[in-house]
Amino acid sequence: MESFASTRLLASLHPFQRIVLASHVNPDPDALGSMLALQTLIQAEFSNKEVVLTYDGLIARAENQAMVRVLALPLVPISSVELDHRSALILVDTQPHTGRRASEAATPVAVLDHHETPGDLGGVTFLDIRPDVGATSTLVFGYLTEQEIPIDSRLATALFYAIESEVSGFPREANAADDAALTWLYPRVDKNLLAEIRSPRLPQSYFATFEHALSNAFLYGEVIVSYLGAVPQPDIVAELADFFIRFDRVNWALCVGLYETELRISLRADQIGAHAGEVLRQAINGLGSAGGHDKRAGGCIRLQDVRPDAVDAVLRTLRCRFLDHLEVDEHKGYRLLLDSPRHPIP
Ligand SMILES: [Mn+2]
Repeated sequence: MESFASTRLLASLHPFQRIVLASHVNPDPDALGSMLALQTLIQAEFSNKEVVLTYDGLIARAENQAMVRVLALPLVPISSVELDHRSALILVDTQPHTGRRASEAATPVAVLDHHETPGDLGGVTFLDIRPDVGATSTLVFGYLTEQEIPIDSRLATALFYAIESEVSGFPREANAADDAALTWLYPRVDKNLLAEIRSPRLPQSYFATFEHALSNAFLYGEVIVSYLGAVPQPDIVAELADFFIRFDRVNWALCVGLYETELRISLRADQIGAHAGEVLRQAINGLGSAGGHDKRAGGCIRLQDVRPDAVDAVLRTLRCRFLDHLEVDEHKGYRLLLDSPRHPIP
């Protein structure tokens, strides 16, 4: 029994009265599902401990908003939570000091993650970091199984959508544990709630951003790069990178959007072994922060000046470094869509 990761995690929480769960900025379904499952685990073991689920940044993507709404996830902004000596912070789906959180004031007691991007783990009591697993939610699902905690349909729906949305790209970044979790959870999922999360209604700005992204997409060899301009919400940058990587003539897609005073960057590769997280970290080095997985990466550059010339200069630097790294000639660029959308590219 003592060898279970979940048993060690629970033991590390013993001295604390209040457990605060936190993730990266703009939490995704994997972050949300992991937190709901951890709350269930902790409250099953310690009925007297308070468990607080927090969010940092925005929950912006329509699917993620639907997940919070239909599953009634009790989230509070991290900035409203005070971490005193009675409180333990648990970080899920990210690691400390990777530039993926607004504040790193407190050292977490526990860190559960599956990203390749290494964090500063000094002072952390409990660690479970498995880059070979497709989703952090799969790790926490394993804890519930180890401790024989019942999983109701709300939690099954959260975990299923969390894992499914995290491993859905091709080639898949998933292992046998992810598939075992999906298989076990599916019969227990509320299928109507799942459908509502998968297919939410979308605002007009969503379509306008796609239009802008398509008309600003440039091809450099087998690389597609699009500057989306000002975006209505930051998560759409990743969604467009997922959209462009499906183009049958590219193996890299880079999308950049301006959100408030930050450039938000998403990179996708179509092959295992691409180390997208490292590629983006090198391109952004010194300008901002980045990290991610083998095929998927995200980054952020805080701008001092958001006037068009200043933004252009940063974009140019980023594009040059990225294309240089891939040994692609940046002078050989074409618009994806020429005068006529059906015009064949050269
Ligand atoms: Mn994740």
